[in-house]
Amino acid sequence: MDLDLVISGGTVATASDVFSCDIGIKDGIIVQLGHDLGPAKETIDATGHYVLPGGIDSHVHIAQPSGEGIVMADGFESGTRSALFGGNTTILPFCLQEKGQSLREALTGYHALAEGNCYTDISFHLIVSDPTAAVLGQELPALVADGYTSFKVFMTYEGLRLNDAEILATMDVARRTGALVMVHCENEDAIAYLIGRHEAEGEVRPRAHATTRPVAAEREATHRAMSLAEIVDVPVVIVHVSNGAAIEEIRRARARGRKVVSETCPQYLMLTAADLEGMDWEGAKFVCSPPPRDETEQEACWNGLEEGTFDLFSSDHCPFRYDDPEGKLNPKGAANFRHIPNGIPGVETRLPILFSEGVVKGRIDLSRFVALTATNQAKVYGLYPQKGTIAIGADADIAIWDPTAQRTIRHAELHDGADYSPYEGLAVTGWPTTVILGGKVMIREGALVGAKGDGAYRSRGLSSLIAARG
Ligand code: DUC
Ligand code: ZN
Ligand code: ZN
Repeated sequence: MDLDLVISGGTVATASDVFSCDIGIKDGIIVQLGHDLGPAKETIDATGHYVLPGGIDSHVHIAQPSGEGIVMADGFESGTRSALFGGNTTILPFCLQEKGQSLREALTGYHALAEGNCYTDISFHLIVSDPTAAVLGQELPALVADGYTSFKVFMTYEGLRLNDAEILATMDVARRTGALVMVHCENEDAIAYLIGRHEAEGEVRPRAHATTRPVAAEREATHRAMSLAEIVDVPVVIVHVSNGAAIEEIRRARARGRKVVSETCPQYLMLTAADLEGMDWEGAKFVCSPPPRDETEQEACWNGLEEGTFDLFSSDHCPFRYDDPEGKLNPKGAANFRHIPNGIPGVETRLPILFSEGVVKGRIDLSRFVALTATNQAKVYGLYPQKGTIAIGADADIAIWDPTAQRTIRHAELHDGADYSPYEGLAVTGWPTTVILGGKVMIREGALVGAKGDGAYRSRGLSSLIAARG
């Protein structure tokens, strides 16, 4: 049997091991691990490089309706292209149910936008904003059976937030179906109160985004989300955790025996609330929720990555252009922070930032990097063992990294549809140079050789990380 592709001479890393090994690929699948493989139609020499599972980014927003007159900067073509250049082979965007809309209808729209346009594989989480009896009783269970095995609920944003009773009812569907509920934890009433107070004092600059969404609002909601999950007796994912107090709540819940998956993101390691104070409204570039905090909270998030509290490191890529009337500087957003669209780009820089700041600087080892960015992502969201690791029988989704590459992050060299990067000017060591999706070389030595449409929608099973915990 001739192999289609052999990757030779590299250092392979999985979530548990780092070893020297060649990889043989046939029909898109890893079929051999060893030495002196072949013959093969093509051999890629990976000497001096790391050979890692393609990144899986389970927290990405693409083409999501974001309010009147506001347009997200990425569709599926630019969003997945950017993800690919950042070493990812699968991303999980959200499908937002708008009020009054059925989830099926929402999904039909997202699939139509994605079909034939993706450079990576994709799969969808559902955002439940209108948990009617029909949605809870019929739609959601049928969708879980069809492979949409995770949904997100919001505790904040008027029009999107669910009250506690609605969250309990949604969690109950998860308990019955085995699906996973992800929760955005911020106390909406507290935030609304603080926004009112800031406006009354005439404080409407971007910096107010941080002071109206304090740590206590996130900590309280994190505790409440896990308590609601405890009442229903269901696992829960706490997404985009930004601070030490919320981390402490997660540790306490786990000590009580609760099954909690937790995620943090690059913005909580690299940005602070001071970034929101930029001149001429530039702080709008850093408006995301929860907001960036301070150095102490950054350190707490690093600690959570190092000692194992965090299972997932995701981008929360939620891109809006800055200098654009449909983006951050929309007419209302340019006058008042509360109208600045919430979210920042980062799908392409997630892996290089964690590699450089985490692995190169000795905070986490290479296997922990792989676990946080690929293996756990696949396990939590029902893609494992087909994705997220390098093993016989797994999809040949592989990123070959030059661990010594020196780059300075410049938006001009990135591939998303935004017009800035929050990490502009950050010097990093290490970058993925060749990216392979299902055995097909998509990026070769930094150059795009794959085509849009090479990525496909992937239906998912239930979470194996949760199942493994009993
Ligand atoms: N929550 C997200 O997960 N992403 C962007 C904005 C938000 O509130
Ligand atoms: Zn969120
Ligand atoms: Zn998000």
